[in-house]
Amino acid sequence: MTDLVTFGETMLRLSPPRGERLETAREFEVQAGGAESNVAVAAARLGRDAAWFSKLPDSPLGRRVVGELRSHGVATDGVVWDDEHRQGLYYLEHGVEPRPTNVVYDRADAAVTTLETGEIDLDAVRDADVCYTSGITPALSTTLHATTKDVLEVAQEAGTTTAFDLNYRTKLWTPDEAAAGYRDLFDAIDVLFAAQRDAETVLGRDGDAESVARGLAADYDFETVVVTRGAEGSLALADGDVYEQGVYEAETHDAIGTGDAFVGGYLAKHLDGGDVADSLQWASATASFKRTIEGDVAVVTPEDIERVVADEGDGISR
Ligand code: KDG
Repeated sequence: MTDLVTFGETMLRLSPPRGERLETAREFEVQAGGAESNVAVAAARLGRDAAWFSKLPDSPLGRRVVGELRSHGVATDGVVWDDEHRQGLYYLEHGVEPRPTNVVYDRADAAVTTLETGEIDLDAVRDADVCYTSGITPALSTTLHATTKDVLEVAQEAGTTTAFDLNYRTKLWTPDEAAAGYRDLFDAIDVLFAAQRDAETVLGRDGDAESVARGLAADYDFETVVVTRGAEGSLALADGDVYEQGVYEAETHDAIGTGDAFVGGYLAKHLDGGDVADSLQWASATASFKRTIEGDVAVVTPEDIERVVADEGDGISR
């Protein structure tokens, strides 16, 4: 039985050396990156049995994605191979003050946008303890939105806990489109992760993190709501109880994938029998640790996280 199955798009990320610009760089570093596979990588590296599925072109580029994920211990047997569509790419120019980080997507018509429910090994979804995707997946195509809804419903009906991060991406849809997309899926979601910023921008939820969590849980009947607040830490609401967690200090080398590492750390601890407070603590420590590492994924071990938690106690709430 798999602990965790995640699904969504994984792209190849191309980034010029630091200090160079996309329009003039001659070299690009290539790595696989995608919100949902980033979560699977963190969980796998923290000792959980994690799988990821998607649809990829049967090409050297698609095989590269799978090869990288496997190298982190993520099972990819559920990947659907395709002969007609392409591999999504994204370009990342790292910012340096005052120049902001720039992300350019080149992902239109990627194979994953054509993924249909009938192509998926749904038994693998039913057999998992937790099934996770994020708000990026339904934003990619109407087909993928319908597939996302089916998969979450199948999982929930089978007793698999469904988890979802809003992960709002302004380059994929407008706040109104995203709000409608999320609301269509909310009934099929047990555990919601939401950046407070996304809850406000897309769902119009203002107020403090606790009232945002309580409002969402009451309106959509989520089992657990986890609200992240960047440097202000995070908060979870489960069974009416509130848990708060500060951030662990870290020098930021690469912030991309921090939110995914947070979710991966949370789910890894939860799947290991941790309670909500422990899971939130691992989430925060894994997120901080990720910021020190180049690339989308948290190249981390359980010992790394134990050390962060032991050295810094409960985290610093700011
Ligand atoms: O959370 C990190 C993701 O934003 C990155 O992996 C790229 O999946 C990606 C996306 O769609 O933005």
